[in-house]
Amino acid sequence: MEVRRGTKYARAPIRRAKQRPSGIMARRKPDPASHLAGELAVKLTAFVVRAFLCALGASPALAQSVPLVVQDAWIRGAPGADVAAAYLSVHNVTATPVTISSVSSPTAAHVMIHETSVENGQSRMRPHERLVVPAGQTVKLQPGGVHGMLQGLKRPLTVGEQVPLVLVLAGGSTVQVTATVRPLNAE
Ligand SMILES: [Cu+2]
Repeated sequence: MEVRRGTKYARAPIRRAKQRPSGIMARRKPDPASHLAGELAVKLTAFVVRAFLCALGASPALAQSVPLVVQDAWIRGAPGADVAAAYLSVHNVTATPVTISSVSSPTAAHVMIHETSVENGQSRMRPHERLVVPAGQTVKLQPGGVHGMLQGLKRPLTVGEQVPLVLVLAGGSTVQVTATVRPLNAE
């Protein structure tokens, strides 16, 4: 379908007169018009494929294959700091445990999974290797407990903005999350 459209475009009379005077050599030269049309066809094809994939993404069949449902994702904005804690509630909708092996964000150099604990009256944070969400259960990352630690923020965060987070699952699949930045004193 696209190829035919491209051919029509290439046959535009003025272009053809300019680019193809006569003779075999002239014909062998790449015709800029048909090259453009070819590019257009490729772009159109890519667009159609993307539109098709989007339609698939909206279908319930594919939605079911996402094992985790994330809610209440937010980040505590700390003005002037290049780190920020991220909290969220993650529900495993499947019948098998799901492991979150790492977290990333385009807004931070890296994101660590941390756990806050109180030792001798002092609050400490330590790395928490991976996070297992048991089958059918909800795990909450919340202040005072497990959280995602954005480190090396690439720009200051403003209250109310949406920050993308990516949960990387054991096995390599990912879950996209959008976290809202809340003020320093949010709970
Ligand atoms: Cu932390």
